[in-house]
Amino acid sequence: MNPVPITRPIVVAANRLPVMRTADGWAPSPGGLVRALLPMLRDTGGTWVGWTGNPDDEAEPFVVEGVELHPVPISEEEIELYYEGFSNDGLWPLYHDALRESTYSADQWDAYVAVNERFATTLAEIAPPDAMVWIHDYQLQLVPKMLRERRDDVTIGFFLHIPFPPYELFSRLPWRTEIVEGLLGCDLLGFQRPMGTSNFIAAAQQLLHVDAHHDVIENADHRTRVGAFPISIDVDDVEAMAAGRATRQRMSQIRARLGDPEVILLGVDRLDYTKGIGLRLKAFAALLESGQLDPERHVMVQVATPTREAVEHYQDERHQIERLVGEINGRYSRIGLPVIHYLYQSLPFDELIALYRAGDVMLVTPFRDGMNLVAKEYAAAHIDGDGVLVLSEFAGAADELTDAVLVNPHDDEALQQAIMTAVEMHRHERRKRMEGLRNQIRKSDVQGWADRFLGVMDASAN
Ligand code: GDG
Repeated sequence: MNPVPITRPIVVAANRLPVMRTADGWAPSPGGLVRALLPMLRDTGGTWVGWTGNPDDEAEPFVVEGVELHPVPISEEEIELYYEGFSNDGLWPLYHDALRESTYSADQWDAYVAVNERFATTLAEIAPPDAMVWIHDYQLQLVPKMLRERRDDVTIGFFLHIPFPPYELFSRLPWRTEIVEGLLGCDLLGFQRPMGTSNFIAAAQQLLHVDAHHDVIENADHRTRVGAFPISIDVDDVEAMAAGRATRQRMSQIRARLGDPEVILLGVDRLDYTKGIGLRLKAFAALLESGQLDPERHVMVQVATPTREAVEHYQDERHQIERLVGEINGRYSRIGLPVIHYLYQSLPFDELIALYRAGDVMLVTPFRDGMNLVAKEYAAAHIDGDGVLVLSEFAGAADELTDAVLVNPHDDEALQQAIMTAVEMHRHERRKRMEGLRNQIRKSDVQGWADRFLGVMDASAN
C-alpha cells in the first residue's frame, strides 16, 4: 500500500508518551501504533505530547528515535482523580456498557477538565503553524474544543480506541454535553466501528440538535467529519517474528511442556473485566464437566497481563479469575499437568507470538471491545494456515474477521458450543477460514490505518 505523503507537521497527543524506561534510558514502547506513528513524526518533524507515567514529572522535552517528545506533568492527586478515577473507573465501564452503580464525582470531573486544559495549552504552544494535531482516546475528549479555541489554524483529528456507547447509556454521564462539545472541536472524528459513529451522531443530535448529513456534523459554524477507521497491527512484523527459527523452536518447547496435548486453547488479555476471561474459564470448566473436553487431550493457557492494579474493580476481577483457575485446576488437573496454565504476567512479545503459534484455538471473548488486536495478531502469526479463532461479536474485530467462529459471550451455551465447534473443526474447514482471516488482515495494516486517517484529516480541514 502506498502511503499518502503527508508533508504538514504532525503532532500526536495521547495520555501516555510512547516510551518506557529501560536501564539505558527511554526506549519506544512496544506495539504497532507506536511503530506506525514514530517514523511519520520523524519524517514530518513532528512531536508527541503526553505523560511520562511518573507523577509530577516536569521533565524537559527529549528526543527518542529522532522524534521530539513533550511531557505533560500530571500530579499524584490527578492520577487518582483524572486517570484512575474519571477515565478508568468512570468512562471505561460506561463506554464498554459494563453497567454498575454510578460513582461519578465532581472532583474527578474537575481533574479531567484540568488535565485536558493542560494538554490543550501545551499543544497550542508547540504545534507549528498549520500543523495536523492527532489526539488519541477517551482520556482527552475535551482537548479538541479547547485547542480549537486557542488555535484555529491547526487541523484537529481525534481517534477513539474504545467503543462509543449508545445514547441510552451515554446519557447517564452528568457531563455528557461537555464531552460531545469537546469532541465536536475536531475536523475529523474517528471510531473503530460504524456503530461508534452512529452512536456519536445520535448523541450529538439529542444533546446539541446538530445537523448531520452522511458523515458530516454541523455545529454552530464548525463542521466535523465522522467515520469508522478500524485499527490494525503491523502484519509484516508479526509474520516475520512468527516465521523465525527461534519462534518455531519455542513453539515446540511450549507444546512439550504442556504435555503434548491434542488441542491447546489460548487466551491473551489484559486482566480487564471487559475481556470476558471469567466466562471463558467457566465455559471451559462446563465442557470438562460434561466430558466434551478431556483434560488429557485439551489444555488451556490463559495469559492475563497486569493492568490498572490500583483500581478496585480490577483487583476484584483478578481475585475472581484466580479463584476460578484454582477451582478448575483443583478438580481436573493431574500431577505435573495442570489443565489451565495461568500467567499473571506481561510476557515479551516474541514469547506471545510463540504462544499464538502453539495455540490451536484462540479464545477472544470480550463483552465489549473497541477492536481487539489480539485476534488480529493470532491470525497474522498463523503462517502455517491452521488454527481457529473464536471471536466475540462485541469486539470491533468481528466486523472484519467474519471467518472466525463468532459468538455472543453473554450466552453461556452458545459459548460452549462455539468452543466445541472450534475444537472439532475439520482441518479443511480450519484452513479455509484461516486463509480468509489472513487475507482480510493483509488488506489493512496499522500503517494503512494511519495513512488513511491522516489522509482524510488533511482533506477535512475547515
Ligand atoms: C485498546 C482497546 C483496541 C497483551 N498482553 C501482552 C501484550 N499484549 C498486547 C497484545 C496487543 C495489546 O497488548 C492488547 O491490545 P487489545 O486491542 O487486545 O486491547 P487493549 O489493550 O484493551 O486496547 C482495544 C486497542 O486499544 C487499539 O486501538 O483494539 O479494543 O481496548 O497488541 O499483543 N504484549 C506483550 N506482553 C503481554 O503479556 N508484549
